[in-house]
Amino acid sequence: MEKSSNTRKKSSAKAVAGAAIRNKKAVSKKSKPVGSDKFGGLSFSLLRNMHDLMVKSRVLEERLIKIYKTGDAFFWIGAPGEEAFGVPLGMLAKKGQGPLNDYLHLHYRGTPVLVAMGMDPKDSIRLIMNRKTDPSTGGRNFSNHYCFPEWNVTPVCSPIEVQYGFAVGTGLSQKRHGGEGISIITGGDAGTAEGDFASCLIWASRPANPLPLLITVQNNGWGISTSYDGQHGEEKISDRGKAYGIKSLTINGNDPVESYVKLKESMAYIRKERKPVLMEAYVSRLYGHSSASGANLDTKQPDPLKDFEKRLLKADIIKKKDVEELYKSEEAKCMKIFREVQKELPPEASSIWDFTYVNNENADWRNF
Ligand SMILES: Cc1ncc(C[n+]2csc(CCOP(=O)(O)OP(=O)(O)O)c2C)c(N)n1
Ligand SMILES: [Mg+2]
Repeated sequence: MEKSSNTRKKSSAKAVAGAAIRNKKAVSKKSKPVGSDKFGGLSFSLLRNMHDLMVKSRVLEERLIKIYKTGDAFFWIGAPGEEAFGVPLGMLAKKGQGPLNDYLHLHYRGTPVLVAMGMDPKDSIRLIMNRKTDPSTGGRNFSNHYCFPEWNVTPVCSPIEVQYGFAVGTGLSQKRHGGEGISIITGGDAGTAEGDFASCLIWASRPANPLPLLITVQNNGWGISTSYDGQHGEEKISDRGKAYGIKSLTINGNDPVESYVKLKESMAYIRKERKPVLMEAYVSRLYGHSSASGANLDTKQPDPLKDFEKRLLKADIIKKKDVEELYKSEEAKCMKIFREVQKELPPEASSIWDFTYVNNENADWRNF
């Protein structure tokens, strides 16, 4: 039954507070330096690069939202608030095709990962605007449903959590093949209620054949409008990995330094040991779930980009003037791309059956 708006308001306030507390807990735990200094021993050029990529991802996502709001796209869903986790993940992924490289089974908040891997923002804008030039889906799917076979980025699926099952397949092939390639999965907290998540933990951890999987959960405290607090008996999602003997941890995914350090450690372990890691990362959901919930900025959530920026400015690692220039030039770049993509065409109706097969043949039933 529908909740009254009053009850919903109360429970959403509670969930926001819950997410803030979870973030605070993680922050207070991590406020002890992770490495040799307060930036985890990371070099200044790496920190600047990480900030640069986070800005690129944020500006692109905010452009996607504007494209939706001006009526130039039907739907928006994406990743503002997840840059501090997604960018380090994309930077550390072994990019390429085939089992010696990493497979990425992303969900619909993958823009920061792909920006860090070098995605052209034009490809993201073509996707949300359903242009036939969109390399991911030929203009047939919506925002953030990426697919880049040349980088082992498998198609993002709208049904939540199925990617945890797909990853078992690529993980098995990588285990059999040998080498250091791993399979990386991203997904949301609410989705872990699906059986696919449990199946993934089981397949990943069988003592007879453990799999090289980096199983991540971006915990933003919400599944659309259902708050985390009412749905999880376990204290932390990562606790569930322990029952399977999987190396498991929870991190503050709003801190790019902590994300980078912990991801690097975990990925090195998986590459070498050929065993899984379950990593839960607390993240923000800065513009709500999607355009279906309005896509307006939620100022109550911590903003990982602004917080990181403040730290870098204070430490004199970046300069205010350069930061302002960076935002300006990225915004101009995305606007120019939008204007160009506006002139491109949607897919033709006749291409609807492309890449759909029955018995290895094109599935257009009219030709049978
Ligand atoms: C199998 C399935 N059930 C329901 C939905 C509808 N749905 C889309 S997103 C979503 C919430 C997912 O929440 P979470 O996994 O926490 O990810 P978040 O959106 O918060 O990042 C739901 C229920 C769906 N897409 N697929
Ligand atoms: Mg969620």
